[in-house]
Amino acid sequence: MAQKVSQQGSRSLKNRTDSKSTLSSKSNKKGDTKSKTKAGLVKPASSQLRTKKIKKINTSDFGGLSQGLLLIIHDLMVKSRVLEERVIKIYKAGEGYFWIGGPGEEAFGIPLGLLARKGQGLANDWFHLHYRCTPTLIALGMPMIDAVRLMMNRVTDPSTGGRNFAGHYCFPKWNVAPVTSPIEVQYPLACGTAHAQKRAGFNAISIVTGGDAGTAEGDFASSLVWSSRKGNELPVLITVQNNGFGISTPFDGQHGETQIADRAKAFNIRSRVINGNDPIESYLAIKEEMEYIRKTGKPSFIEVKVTRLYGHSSADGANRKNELFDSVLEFEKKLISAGIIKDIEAKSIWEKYEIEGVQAQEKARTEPSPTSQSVWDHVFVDNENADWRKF
Ligand SMILES: Cc1ncc(C[n+]2csc(CCOP(=O)(O)OP(=O)(O)O)c2C)c(N)n1
Repeated sequence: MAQKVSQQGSRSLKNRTDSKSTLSSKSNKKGDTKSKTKAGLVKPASSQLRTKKIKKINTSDFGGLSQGLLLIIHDLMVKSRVLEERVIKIYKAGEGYFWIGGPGEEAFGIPLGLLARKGQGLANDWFHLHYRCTPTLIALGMPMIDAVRLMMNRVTDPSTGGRNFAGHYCFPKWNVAPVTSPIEVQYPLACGTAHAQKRAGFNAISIVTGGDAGTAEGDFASSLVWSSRKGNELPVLITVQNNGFGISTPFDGQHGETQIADRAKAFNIRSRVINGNDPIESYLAIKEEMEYIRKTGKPSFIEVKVTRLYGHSSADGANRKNELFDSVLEFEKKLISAGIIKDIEAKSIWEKYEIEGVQAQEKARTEPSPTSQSVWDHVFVDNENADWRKF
């Protein structure tokens, strides 16, 4: 069994090695100046070792973000990618039934999770996410094994008790509403929690994510209406991750509007388009829009250009598209060239998470699947448990 897992465990490191040949000679610069930069955010234990030996850089090249923060973002992007590649391997090894997820969306999802006000209740931000949100959950602090348990349908999966697809998270302790398989229903739901947050008066916001094709659904249009009524505007950050496809249907030919963000303008919603493959641009834009929403109580819209690096889902093979831009590897190259991280240090981060992913898979294998007796748990009609056998 252990041998089977280690054979599967080489892909993310291989991708990284393949891209290494394109690194510039600057990559070998020594980063030997001590730095005590603090990001003011919770540091993953893994990043502490690396922040000791970082070189002084011109932070304006990195949007003014501190070196400590850049290293945290890189660490979490790698963690999320290794995890996604682990769950794809689990699917391909026949240990899971269906994969869908967010490799290619790390440069947006990680900053989103880092910038939100995390916690339970109306004083904190609410998340209404879609099935490509693993990076955001990783940034919030989800352990890798909880994504693996969901993928392997284990009863220990904290999101669904092993009853839903990969990527369909639910974490009440962080106001993460259940991810739904029907696309787009999360958009009007976000207006609901934003309405409650506005009444409670803590300047908390509701955040919603979804895909470009889903914007054809009426639920998307409803969220533009409900969030922007004059005098009743809602504190909601509406985002659309535009990867250019809805399963196999290309964006071109399906949209009369030039940018999806233009639709928000018709409702007087402040809106912008960003490059979601750049974690610095994403971080700065999300920060600015969150500050605007907290200050004004009004909605803001971000269309985020991202990459669908492994296709739509296991339904179309879940194979890596090597011709596409890889935000994790490109960001890593940039940090190495600037001397913020050494190549060997970056490699050890990939290895550390590879080991964590393999161990998570081995542990989840020992855990039980849900039983038929529990199928009606947490299923309700009106306020009653929906087990028809008890009526
Ligand atoms: C209401 C509804 N209609 C259709 C589907 C089938 N479906 C699942 S994913 C998907 C494509 C969504 O594309 P997009 O919104 O661009 O998001 P992406 O998957 O590309 O991130 C469709 C049509 C669904 N899940 N729910």
